[in-house]
Amino acid sequence: MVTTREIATAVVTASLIFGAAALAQAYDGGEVKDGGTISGTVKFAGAPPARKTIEVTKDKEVCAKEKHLSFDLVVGPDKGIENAVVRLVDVKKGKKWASTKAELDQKGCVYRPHVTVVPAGGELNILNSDGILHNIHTYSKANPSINKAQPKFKKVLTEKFSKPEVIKVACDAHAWMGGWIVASEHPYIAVTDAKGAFSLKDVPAGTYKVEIWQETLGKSEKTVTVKAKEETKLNVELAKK
Ligand SMILES: [Cu+2]
Repeated sequence: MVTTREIATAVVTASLIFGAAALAQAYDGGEVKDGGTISGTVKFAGAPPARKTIEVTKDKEVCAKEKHLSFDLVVGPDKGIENAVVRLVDVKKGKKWASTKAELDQKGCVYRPHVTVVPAGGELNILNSDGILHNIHTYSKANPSINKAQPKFKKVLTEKFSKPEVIKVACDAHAWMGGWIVASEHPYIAVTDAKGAFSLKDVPAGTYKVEIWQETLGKSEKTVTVKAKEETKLNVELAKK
């Protein structure tokens, strides 16, 4: 027979173990003095494919004002890849988030930006600038999936993603709409610009694993050593697998 006392001991032991695990995982954000910078570019190796033209089949008066091109792989003139995510892996201590809020707009029936970074547990304000019905549908595992209509009168939907995760977002009303929400526990994460450039600032001196991810090219990992007040260059090439 299991006594009440044994159950109580088991509960206390379990909570100590899980409590310790939770503490070990939590990111400690504060002030960073004498941090360094990791900056560089993510480029496409080889002949970049042309973006496909997307046919707008619905709500053309709003959605077809601009020509739609595919966003799954956007390569600039100098082979810079736009919308790749560069982030530190396993960083436990560093700077605070500049803001606990992020914004994602649905404009011209396109997600802007295509890849939205949000602090894990922070607020994501999802705007509907189009004044037509959109539907926010997220495909996630660590966080609960969202499947909510956003009618034209609903200008803002506010959502939270408590667990770090890369989440696909789509609209069931407009099949071509697709984007990504990246919930991160720490602020050492950047989305590359139209030239494929990125910068991670105020990184405490040390050696880090850096993960580079692009939705069609997958993940790759590099090791970078950051020195106080210095800039470390990281130039990455990604190729089709
Ligand atoms: Cu839509």
